[in-house]
Amino acid sequence: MIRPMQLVLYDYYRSSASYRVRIGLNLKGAAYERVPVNLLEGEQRDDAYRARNPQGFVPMLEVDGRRLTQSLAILTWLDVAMPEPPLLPREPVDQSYVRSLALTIAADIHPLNNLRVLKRLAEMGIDQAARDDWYRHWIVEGFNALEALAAPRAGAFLVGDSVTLADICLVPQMYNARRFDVPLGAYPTLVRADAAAAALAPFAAAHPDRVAPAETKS
Ligand SMILES: N[C@@H](CCC(=O)N[C@@H](CS)C(=O)NCC(=O)O)C(=O)O
Repeated sequence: MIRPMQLVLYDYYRSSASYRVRIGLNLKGAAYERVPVNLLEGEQRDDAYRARNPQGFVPMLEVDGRRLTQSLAILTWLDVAMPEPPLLPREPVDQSYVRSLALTIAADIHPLNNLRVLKRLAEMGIDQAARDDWYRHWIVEGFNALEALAAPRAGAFLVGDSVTLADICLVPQMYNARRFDVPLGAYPTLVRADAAAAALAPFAAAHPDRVAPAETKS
């Protein structure tokens, strides 16, 4: 008999990189324990956490005690370790396309709006209104490109009619966009794919509102 892996996810409920990994684990039907790391209280910078993850980021996934970091690297491991349902299409060019959509979000939008970047802007004297403008700006730039890239090949989801890594990155980024009141009218493909994916149980169960610590729920 194959021994089940012990999976421990260090995450924060509103972290969109963590949200991606929760979705992936849920899609695979993997059982995992969560260890919340409170980013607003700076727990990611504590010595104890940095000893585990020197980068001071969530998510981090422990797999039988071995530590994996970087959400897309974790999801890549997951897709190899638990191949069903696949997060990528079979055909290599299609795989590259899905990854390109995922990276448009994970590499080109999300890092510019990370907590440490917003904190640095505040340290440089940039006020809240300008920081919010910064946040929206990078989402709008990224979504303009993503809508144009995705529209020709979208189906029920961002790429065709199967959920892929691109949807796993899209749904958390749409959550961020709504939190910051980014107008979404120019992104019909993204809105449609987000609605279809978010309605699926593995996505819904990963939503920040579903995993938020009790004290943050009203
Ligand atoms: N490239 C990393 C980014 C991880 C990341 O940015 N995590 C954020 C939360 S979404 C974080 O831990 N931020 C802590 C900070 O900025 O201090 C990944 O995809 O896992």
